[in-house]
Amino acid sequence: MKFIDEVTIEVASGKGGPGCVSFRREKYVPRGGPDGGDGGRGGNVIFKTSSRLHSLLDLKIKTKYHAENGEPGRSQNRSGRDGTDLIIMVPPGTVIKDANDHVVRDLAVDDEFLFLEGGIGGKGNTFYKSSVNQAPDIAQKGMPGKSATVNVELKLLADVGIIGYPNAGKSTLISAISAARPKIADYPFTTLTPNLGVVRLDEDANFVVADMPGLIKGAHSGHGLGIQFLKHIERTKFFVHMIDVSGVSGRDPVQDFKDINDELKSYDKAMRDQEDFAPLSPRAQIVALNKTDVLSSEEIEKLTAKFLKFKSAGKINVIEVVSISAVTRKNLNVLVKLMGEMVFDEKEEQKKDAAATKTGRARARKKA
Ligand SMILES: Nc1nc2c(ncn2[C@@H]2O[C@H](COP(=O)(O)OP(=O)(O)OP(=O)(O)O)[C@@H](O)[C@H]2O)c(=O)[nH]1
Ligand SMILES: [Mg+2]
Repeated sequence: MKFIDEVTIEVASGKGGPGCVSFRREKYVPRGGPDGGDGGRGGNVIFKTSSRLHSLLDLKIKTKYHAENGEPGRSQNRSGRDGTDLIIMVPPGTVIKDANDHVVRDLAVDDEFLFLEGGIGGKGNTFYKSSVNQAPDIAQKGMPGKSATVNVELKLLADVGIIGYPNAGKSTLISAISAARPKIADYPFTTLTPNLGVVRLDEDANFVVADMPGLIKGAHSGHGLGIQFLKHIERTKFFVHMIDVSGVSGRDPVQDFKDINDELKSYDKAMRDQEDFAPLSPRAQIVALNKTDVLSSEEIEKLTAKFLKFKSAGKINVIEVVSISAVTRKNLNVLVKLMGEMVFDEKEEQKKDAAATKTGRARARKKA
């Protein structure tokens, strides 16, 4: 299935239906008064999230979307029917931007957003009846709807991003720790779009990981698949940085690690003027030294020591270094446990922060 994460569409809310001019015409009711009903309201344009969607593919099918117009009012004081709302379903994490790319609403936070209201219906002539004008023959037109061009952008919602060079074993890892089954192959750039997987810790605790397409040196200037997909890890709490330490790649694992971190920095630079941008390079990383099934324990120890130096140097936010094998599952339990702790620690922190702001607000209110 194709993965689409940016679309531009035109949307319009419905026009209000016109009010009706009508007079009662019934047997035995001479000179029946006005009985023209009001027009119906035009349909709204609403964005709504569905966790069953993971791409904006559905919005690629057409570019113009229109909510229904309100129906005209009718005689016997009957109101016209309201136009049906246009409900545009998008995946959670979708950002609605205007034509100038300003964020209008982030649907990572809300799950429904009334974007454009439909025009209100016109009043029928009954509305204009007064002591001085018993037989008004005027009615209101309905109000026009609104239209807009919107840039719809998806930024996936995941707790953890798995990053690293192509072939490092990122997809192998996600398929070993979650039910996701992305393509795995012995050549670079097997993964072309991000894959999400849910890691279950126990009955009621789970978190979402995103397996990313591989990055290479120079990605920020368009090498490989570029850095376009990095927006999908902007919302993650931390990264698992996968390093192929088997030696098969012919590259130096430490250099690989530095290269990818440089790419994160370049991405941050390129994005720094974007609204609500949270930089990637300072984010916490668990370094996962992968493919250690082909190494001796001495070699593993040496490599681990090398990478632990990054942790003590503090320039890159390395939280821990774990040597694993995604294929033989060596130490995957250790890695998953650490990931779980970091996800849920972070969630606790967020809760505390939210509670603190709430009590802060309550205090401020009391004072006022
Ligand atoms: N020996 C060994 N091979 C592994 C291990 N993990 C992954 N591989 C192999 O490495 C190759 C690449 O694995 P993938 O999971 O596709 O790598 P990736 O990082 O997702 O690669 P891209 O999608 O291209 O970025 C495959 O042939 C895997 O079988 C491991 O722990 N040990
Ligand atoms: Mg892959």
